[in-house]
Amino acid sequence: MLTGAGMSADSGVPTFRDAQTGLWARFRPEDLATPDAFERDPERVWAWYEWRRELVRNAEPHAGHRALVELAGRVSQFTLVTQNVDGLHQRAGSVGVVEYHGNILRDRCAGEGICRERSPHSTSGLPECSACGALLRPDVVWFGEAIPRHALQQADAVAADCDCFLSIGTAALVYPAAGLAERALRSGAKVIEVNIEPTDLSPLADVVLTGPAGVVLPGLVQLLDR
Ligand code: BJW
Repeated sequence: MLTGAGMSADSGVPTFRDAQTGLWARFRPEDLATPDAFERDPERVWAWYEWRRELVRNAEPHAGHRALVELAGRVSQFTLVTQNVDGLHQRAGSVGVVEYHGNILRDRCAGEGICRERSPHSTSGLPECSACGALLRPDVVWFGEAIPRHALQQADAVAADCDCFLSIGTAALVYPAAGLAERALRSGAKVIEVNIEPTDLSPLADVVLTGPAGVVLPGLVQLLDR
């Protein structure tokens, strides 16, 4: 299963590409979500991420997140791969979540590439690494950056080996994540899409459930009781 920003929309976390409300309607990704942007203007990038961290900290998981916890308990093997960086699945009780694009609430040293504590003695006014003094950055995957290796491998393996692949609340435009459903289809899995709108994946999916994740997913789990 793969979730995207639409999964968190019902918790009040903005998506990226929705025309009116998406983050990319108001901000340019190349100014905020690339390694070059961080090198050019770390203050600006950090200000944006601190704002989004606050949104995420104030958000709560919804009935759709809880339905996926329930679903995991009903099937023999279940792997939740998420593109979301907000940790809402884990807060709802999902375990073994594969964080494909990282986690916005963690800091990573921009020099060493590993998660580190903040130094209490910052000279730049920005978060600095307690070990080496380099700038810290959010532990997320920006455009042009590689997916963390363990997440890439685990997600590829489950997509190639699953019977049923759910694609929930993602525009299915950003690769390599968008390739996971294609991988599952090539392996003969059934693909179910949950979204409020059609995507490029919709014509290929076996079942398309149209509606908000917070409504459709609890309904899907209820069907298992019949
Ligand atoms: C609802 C709903 C509700 C609303 N209920 N549904 C192949 C082809 C073309 C390009 C590329 C390619 N391979 C790589 C690329 C380049 C690039 C890419 O894909 N670009 C495309 C945009 C064209 N990919 C990369 O750069 C990736 N890296 C890479 O490939 O590295 C190669 C490499 C290898 C080795 C060494 C070095 C490099 C990295 C991509 C990183 C993406 N990062 C972001 C930001 C994360 C950090 C942060 O949060 O700040 O990840 S961008 C953003 O998009 C975020 C998301 O996870 C990601 C996906 O978005 P998502 O989840 O689909 O959200 P939306 O908003 O697009 O869609 C929401 C959907 O929900 C919509 O469909 C709505 O209808 C729906 N919805 N409400 C259900 N209530």
